[in-house]
Amino acid sequence: MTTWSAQVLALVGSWKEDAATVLLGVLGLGAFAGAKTAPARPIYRAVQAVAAPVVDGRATDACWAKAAWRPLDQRWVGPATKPGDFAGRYKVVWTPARLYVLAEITDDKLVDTHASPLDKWWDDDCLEIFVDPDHSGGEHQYNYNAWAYHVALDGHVVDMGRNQQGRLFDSHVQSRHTQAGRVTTWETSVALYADSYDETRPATNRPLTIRANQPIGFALAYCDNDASAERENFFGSVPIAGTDKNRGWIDAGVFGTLLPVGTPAAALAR
Ligand SMILES: [Ca+2]
Ligand SMILES: [Ca+2]
Ligand SMILES: [Ca+2]
Ligand SMILES: [Ca+2]
Repeated sequence: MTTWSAQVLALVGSWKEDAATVLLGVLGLGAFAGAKTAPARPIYRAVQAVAAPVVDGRATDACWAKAAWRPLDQRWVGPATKPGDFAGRYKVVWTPARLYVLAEITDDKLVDTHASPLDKWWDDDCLEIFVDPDHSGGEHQYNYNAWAYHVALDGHVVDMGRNQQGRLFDSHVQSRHTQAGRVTTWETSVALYADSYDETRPATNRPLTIRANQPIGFALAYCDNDASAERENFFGSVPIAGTDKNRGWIDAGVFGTLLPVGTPAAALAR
């Protein structure tokens, strides 16, 4: 996203989200250019957490009560399903150090059949967190322009490395989940890393600082497998044009926009 479009987003901070999207579309700025054919990138206004949530799979932290639910209802892969097979919704809050993502997933059967975290990780049930820290959009399949963190039931985190092979990023995303009947509550903590990430020297990379009104490319998805060799469905948070909707792991331009906004209490503290 250009500086101009970030400023426009900040300026319309008190407006309705639809107005922000329309205004950016009219101006033809940044990732919103070319929006004639692609769906508008939905904007999620994430409130700042005064206190970071405890990542324990329980949504009892005060910050979650202030965050808005959004549906995880876009079918990217697989046939139509019934709500008992899959349903999902999510919330996001932030601190300068981290994004926190809460997902409430209804899934009739939790599956983790691949013992190795780097073996067909997308064919086990998993949460997939897409982030494009500088909201640039663009191709990110085998580079770090953006990230597609697959968060497994066993806590491992995988994205593609530059060698086109899966790579563990367990230090970037922490997760816990709790289960009550068919409903699994995932609570995750996500550090953001720049596109200059050096995979040959992981310890030298430092997470980015998250700031209010600096938009982040963001989408969430869930791979649902219940009884098949390959995943049965893939549900996402944003609409994707065309017949091939499995584009999130390749093209950051299909992500939505996460706009971190400050809280009055946080503003007073500054
Ligand atoms: Ca918690
Ligand atoms: Ca299912
Ligand atoms: Ca980027
Ligand atoms: Ca499942």
